[in-house]
Amino acid sequence: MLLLFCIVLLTAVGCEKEEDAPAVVPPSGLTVQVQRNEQNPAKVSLQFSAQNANYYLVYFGDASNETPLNTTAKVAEHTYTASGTYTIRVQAHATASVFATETREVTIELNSGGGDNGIPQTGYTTPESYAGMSLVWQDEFNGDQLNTTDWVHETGTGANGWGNNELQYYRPENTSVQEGYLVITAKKEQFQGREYTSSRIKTQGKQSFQYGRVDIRAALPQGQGIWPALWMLGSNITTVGWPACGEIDIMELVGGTGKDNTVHGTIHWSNAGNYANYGKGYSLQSGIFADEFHVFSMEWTPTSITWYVDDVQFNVVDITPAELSEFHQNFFFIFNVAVGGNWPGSPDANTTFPQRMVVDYVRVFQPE
Ligand SMILES: [Ca+2]
Repeated sequence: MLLLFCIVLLTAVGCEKEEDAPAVVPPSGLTVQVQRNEQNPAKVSLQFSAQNANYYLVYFGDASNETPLNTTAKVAEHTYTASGTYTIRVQAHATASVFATETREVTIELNSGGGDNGIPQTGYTTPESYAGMSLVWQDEFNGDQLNTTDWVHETGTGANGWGNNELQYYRPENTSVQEGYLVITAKKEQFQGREYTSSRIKTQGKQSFQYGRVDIRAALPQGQGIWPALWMLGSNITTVGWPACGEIDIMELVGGTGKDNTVHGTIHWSNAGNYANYGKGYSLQSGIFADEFHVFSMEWTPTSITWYVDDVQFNVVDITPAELSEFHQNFFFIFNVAVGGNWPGSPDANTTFPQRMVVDYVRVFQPE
């Protein structure tokens, strides 16, 4: 009997306490905005707000045992280290147990092996000097914009899609220079009647060279319909046209499953008035060219042009025949990422955007 009395008393006291406590008002109207960073695909910024919230917990969804960010600031930033689709969860808390929740999905696309800017941290590299050679021009892509002393943008759609029925509209907006890298980004976006935008830059009228060794360190984009190129045209194109000006493709990649691991080195010229080309491909033994940096090199002498990937020779052509006179004059550089066109064909449902070509440096060496 005494025991029963105690239980009744405790219950009554408990009820009284409940009634005395101020009611907790649950947070309401939680809004969450996710902003992507144009220059850094690894980074997301959040803004969130709710009524009656005393603090917020933010889960970014990239670790199973994640410790949430505990904040009162209503903003948060996070940098992902791997590609994937992540569920971001924001909880607006009145108390530890009274809260409102919102989730947002984000899909992160990084070059694999990417650092906190989505740019690969690994890959082959070449020296800044060679015995018997002078470094006559280089762009290390330092600073925060394209050096217009050396480079000019080519914009628009070109005649017949730059002669190849390419699908993109070239804009300066798709080029950035950041943290020591040139980044050309191909995007799926409507612009001027086109479905894609990208950039094409050249040194025409600014920097041109005859003979020498060229080293270009780059990480390449990937996917069906994606066509990055590091190449050169003869400076006399304005008077003799193409292909009589000659074209040297130091690196071209035609993306897609089973092709993202292969680059091509090619020359194009006019052979007694007929268009001619000569090229060969080089395939990685494992992985693809988007995984990390590689160095695409050309050794161009009065007698030959030799192509290398990471100092491994894969193509050579004798340029002493009179019909290859194109290759004994000044050439300028062109870097671009085309989308679609005769060679690659169009992007398909498996092609992801944006796609980026990241160039660490271009260096030209000539014999002393
Ligand atoms: Ca650099």
